[in-house]
Amino acid sequence: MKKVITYGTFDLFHQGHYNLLKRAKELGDWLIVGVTTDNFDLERGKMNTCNNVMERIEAVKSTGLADQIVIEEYKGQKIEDIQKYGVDIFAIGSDWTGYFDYLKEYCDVVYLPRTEGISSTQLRQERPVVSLGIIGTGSIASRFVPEAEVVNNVEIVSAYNPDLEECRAFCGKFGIKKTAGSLEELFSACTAVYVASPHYTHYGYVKEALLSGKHVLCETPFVFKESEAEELFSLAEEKGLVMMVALKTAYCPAFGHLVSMLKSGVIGEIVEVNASTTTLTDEKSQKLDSRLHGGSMNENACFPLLPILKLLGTKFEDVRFYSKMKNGVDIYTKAVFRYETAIASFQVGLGVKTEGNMVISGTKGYAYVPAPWWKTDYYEIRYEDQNKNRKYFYPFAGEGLRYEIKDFVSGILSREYYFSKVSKKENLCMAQIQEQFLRGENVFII
Ligand code: C2G
Repeated sequence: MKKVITYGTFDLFHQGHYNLLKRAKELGDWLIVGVTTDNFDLERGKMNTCNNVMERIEAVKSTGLADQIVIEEYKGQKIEDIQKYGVDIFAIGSDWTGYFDYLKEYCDVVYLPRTEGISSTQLRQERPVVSLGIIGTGSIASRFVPEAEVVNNVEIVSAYNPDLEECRAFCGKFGIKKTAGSLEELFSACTAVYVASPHYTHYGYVKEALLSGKHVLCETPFVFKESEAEELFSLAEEKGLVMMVALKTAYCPAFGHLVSMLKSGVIGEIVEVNASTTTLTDEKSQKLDSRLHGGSMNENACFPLLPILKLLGTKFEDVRFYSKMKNGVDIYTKAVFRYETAIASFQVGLGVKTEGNMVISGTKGYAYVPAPWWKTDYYEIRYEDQNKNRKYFYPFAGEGLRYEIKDFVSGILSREYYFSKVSKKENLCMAQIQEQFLRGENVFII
C-alpha cells in the first residue's frame, strides 16, 4: 500500500485545499493529512487563522479524502511522522517548491500544482471586519492600538473619553477617524467596544455598551462585585453578545500550554501555586488613589488569581490577606488560599517590589516560570532527577495583547465555536475575592 502524507493549516477551507488533497490522494492508496495546531501556527508566524484546530480538522474530514488525520505540533515532526507511519510520498503545494527537499532522505517528495486565484489570506480579507470603538484613551489603550493593527478583520473606528481634548489627541496620534463626543456617538460607529477606562468605571461602561448591543472586551480588573459581574454576564448572554475580560496572560500561548501540561499530570498532583506580580508605581499615580479604587489588590490581583483558579479551581476553603497600607490603600498584599488538598498564595504590590515569578509544586516535580511570569514565552518543568528537566519556549509577540484581540475578533466572527479562555465562573470568583478584600474580611494589616 502506497502511503501519502500532506500537511497544512487549511484555514477557511477552500477549493485550492480540496484540489490539493484530491491530487495528493491520487498519488497513492492511503492519504494522511497533518493539520497544524493553533500554537504551531502562532510559532511559525501565522497569527491570523480564523478557524481553530477543531474546525480545521472538521473541514478536512468532511472532504472524505483523508484516510487518517494527524495533528502537527512542532517543527521537525514531518520526519518523525514519515518514519512512524511508513510514508512513501510527501506531497505539498507548489508554493513550497524546494523547501521540503530535505525530506527526500526519507521518502519521495512531490510538489503539486497550486490552485491559482484562491487563498485563505484572500478569504480572510473578504470576511466581515469588526469595527471597534475604544472607551478610555490612557496608556493601555495606546499599547492596544498598534497590537490591534496586526490582527486581521478588526478596525478601530472611534474612541471616546469624557475629556474631549485628550480624546482628540489620541485619535490624531493613532489615525482613528472619529473622535466621539458621547457614548451614543461611539456606539453608532462600532459593533464592539474595548473598555480601557479607569477600573471603577468599567461596570457602568460595560453595561451601557451591552445594552446598546455591542460586544465588549473589558480591561482588567473587570468589576469589584460578584453581583455586578453576574449581572453583566447575564446581560451579554441574554443579548447574544461576546463579553470578554482582557486578562492578557490567559490568551498567551505559553500560559495556555503550561496549564494544559500541568492538568495532564506532568508534575503529579498540584499541591501549591505561588505567583507574584509587583509593579512599583509613583505615589501620585491614580493607581494608588484610594478614592479611585486604587491599590495593589485592585490593580494586580487578577493576574496571579488566573493560574490559581485555573489549576486549583474556584472552590477554596478560605482566603486570608496580609496587607501593608499607605494613604488608605494596600501598597502590598499577600493572599493565602486554603484548598482541601492544596494551598495557593500570591503577592501583589505597587509600593513594594518582589521577584515576579511563579512556582507550581507537585508530588512529582514543579513548574518554574521566571519573572515576569504573566507575559512569559518560556517555562521549565523540573524534577528531582535533573536529567528529566525540560524547557518550553513559545512565541510572545509585541506587547502580547494581540492574542486576546484575535480571540475576541474570532469569537465575534465564529460564534458557534467561541468559548472564553477565562470562564464566567473564574471571572465571578475573581470579583468575589476582590469584594471580600474590599469588605476587609480576613484582611490583616501588617
Ligand atoms: N494550496 C493550494 N492552492 C491554494 C492554496 C493552498 O494548493 N490556492 C495548498 C498549499 O500549497 C498546501 C495546502 O494547500 O499544500 C495547505 O495550505 P495552507 O493551509 O496554507 O498550509 P501551509 O501554510 O501551506 O502549511 O506544516 C504545514 C505545511 O508546511 C504547509
